[in-house]
Amino acid sequence: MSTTWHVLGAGSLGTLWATRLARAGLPVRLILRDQARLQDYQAAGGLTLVEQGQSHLYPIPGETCDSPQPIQRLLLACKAYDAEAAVARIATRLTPGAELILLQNGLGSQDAVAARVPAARCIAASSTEGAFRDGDWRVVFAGHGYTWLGDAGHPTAPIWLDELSASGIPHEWTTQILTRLWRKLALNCAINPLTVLYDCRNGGLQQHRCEVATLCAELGELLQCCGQPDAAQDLQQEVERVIQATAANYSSMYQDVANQRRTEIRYLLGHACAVANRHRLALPHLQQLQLRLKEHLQLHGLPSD
Ligand code: NAD
Ligand code: KPL
Repeated sequence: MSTTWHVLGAGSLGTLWATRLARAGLPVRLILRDQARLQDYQAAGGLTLVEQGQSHLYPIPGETCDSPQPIQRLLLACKAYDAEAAVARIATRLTPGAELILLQNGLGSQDAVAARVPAARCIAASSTEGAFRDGDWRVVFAGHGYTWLGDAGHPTAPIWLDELSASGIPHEWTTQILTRLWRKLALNCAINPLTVLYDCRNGGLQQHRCEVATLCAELGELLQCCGQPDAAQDLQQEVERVIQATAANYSSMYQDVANQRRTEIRYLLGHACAVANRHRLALPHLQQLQLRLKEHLQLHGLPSD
């Protein structure tokens, strides 16, 4: 009998994972915030995944955080700023040896979650897949990508990776997950805040090459300083490549701000600046960027952390 995949967070990535796991015939249960959300979900009849213009409804069973069912495997698919509180709500349901897969972007939330549930195994993920919601309980699979999974404290791969393969979820186990997370964080810090401040698509940063290069140099210093030299390797070249390859796209932070949604600044640029401060490393351009971004968010009535 397969272990149930409990998926907390019926947003973009949670739906993308839950529907593919369910499609492969695996047992999946969706954890929703409260009774009102559960009733709304049940009225919709399930989650809908839109792929290549085709919609498919998956009647995945739902429950609230307060359901009594024990949780052995949890896919945490909320935003980084919700992760710790969300896990605190289901902590008493975790079985001994429970495994959590943390899909949050950036860094900082993973440690906060792990500290909340010290007996559980926390596996971090870094994903380049793309999905967005086009309605309640509906998600569009927008960009094929890859998910790296790893546990910084324990190199052994979990047994359920073959279930991801069976579900068509492209993935790889890595013993260097922190390097992956830091590299993505650095890319996001070099690109996303500037797209917000210059109100442009990623390609618009081709007009700000010097500023991008200066940020990459400081991010490289930071990565070296916190023991992540591999994440610093050719950072500027990769940032320029991503800017070019995604020139027509709006960054995820740009989209959050444009839609009046809270950003994950605290786990991206905020984390980079906090770690630099802890190491007494002066990174004036990165710090200035953080100040400018915070001011911009406040001006738009959004949380600046
Ligand atoms: P999202 O906002 O679409 O979904 C998050 C969901 O979690 C929401 O439905 C929210 O209501 C729910 N949630 C929050 N707290 C909860 C709680 N206590 N109980 C139950 N549900 C709760 O977010 P997303 O876009 O899926 O992003 C999730 C994470 O994945 C983020 O860190 C993001 O940066 C990362 N990510 C997203 C994408 C993408 O394409 N969407 C790609 C790569 C990485
Ligand atoms: O991941 C991204 C995002 O928009 O969040 C890219 C495309 C790499 C830009 O930083």
